[in-house]
Amino acid sequence: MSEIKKSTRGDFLAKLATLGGVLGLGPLAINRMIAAEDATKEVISAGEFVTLPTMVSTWNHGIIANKEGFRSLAEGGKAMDMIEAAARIVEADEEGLSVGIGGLPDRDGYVTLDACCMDHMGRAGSVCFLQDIMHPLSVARKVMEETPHVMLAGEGARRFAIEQGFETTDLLTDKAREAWERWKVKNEYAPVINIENHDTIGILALDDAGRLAGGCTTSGVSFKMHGRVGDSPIIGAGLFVDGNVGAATATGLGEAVMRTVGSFLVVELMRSGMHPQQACEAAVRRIIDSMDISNLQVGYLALDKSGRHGAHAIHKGFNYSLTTTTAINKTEANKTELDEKLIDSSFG
Ligand code: SD4
Repeated sequence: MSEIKKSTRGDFLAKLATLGGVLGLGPLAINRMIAAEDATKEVISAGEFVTLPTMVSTWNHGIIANKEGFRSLAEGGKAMDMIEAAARIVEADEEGLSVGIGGLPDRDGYVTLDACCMDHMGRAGSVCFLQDIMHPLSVARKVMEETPHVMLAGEGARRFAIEQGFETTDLLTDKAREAWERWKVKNEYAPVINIENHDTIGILALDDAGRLAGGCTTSGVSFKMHGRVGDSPIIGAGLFVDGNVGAATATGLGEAVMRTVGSFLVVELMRSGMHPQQACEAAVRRIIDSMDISNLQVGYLALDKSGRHGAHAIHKGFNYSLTTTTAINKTEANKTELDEKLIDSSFG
């Protein structure tokens, strides 16, 4: 992982000009590098190390998601484009049982999706209880960009998606249907939430101009009651972004996250000066102190505006994917060299 160290703006610009010449970069590429320096100068003047750009995403599928995010960045995308690109590859993966197509259905056999997104300006969009549309996060982005609202639900969200040109798709795959059939026999139609039956993707991105964005997309807790909505589409619960502070997202049992407004809490703790790691630990502690956690898992993931990140979960087993590169690599004629890691969060 490369870092930009404290330096004067003059030194930095001189280095960029020289490097740009060596690499044969055009003025656009050099401007983007300057924009990155501009975006980080507050941090740089505070004497901290910064790394740009950075993506963190929940679980193993975060690695492939982040790669797509960086592909979008290399094509000129901004933080929100990175988020959407990252979400779409996971939503389209039929093998995944917790996001988009292939997601496990509710107890009546319906796949119902929740998603939201938020950018560094505090703009937000969300859809919940959405059926038949493979890319709920893209619909949430449309809600954010094309409507005066933040959240659309159910049939209204579906109708809006179709009006926006999204295709309808049967989201219940054979694999998911078979899992549901097996579940019905064993569980007698009684929804149970435990620490295993969820794997949402929450994605946080810091782009090469220091913009933060976040997204969260899921089919929710498997075999839930029909109509149940979790934390993932709720701004402040499953996701929160403050462009001047940082961003946080949650995975796990949505009911516990909603009851403690978890992602908002993590961001507020970062605002008060906590490192993202400390903030995630404190938000997990809030859950542990307020309810019985023996059968529930929640993990928080956070990224602050200077690229520092952290994660924490109630129980063992939560991991996240971290992908970074440097502004300089990014502008090198799109030959992005990614530094990818899968990190096991520590546990309480
Ligand atoms: C929910 N929080 O619907 C989601 C599920 C989840 O990892 O995060 N899974 O409650």
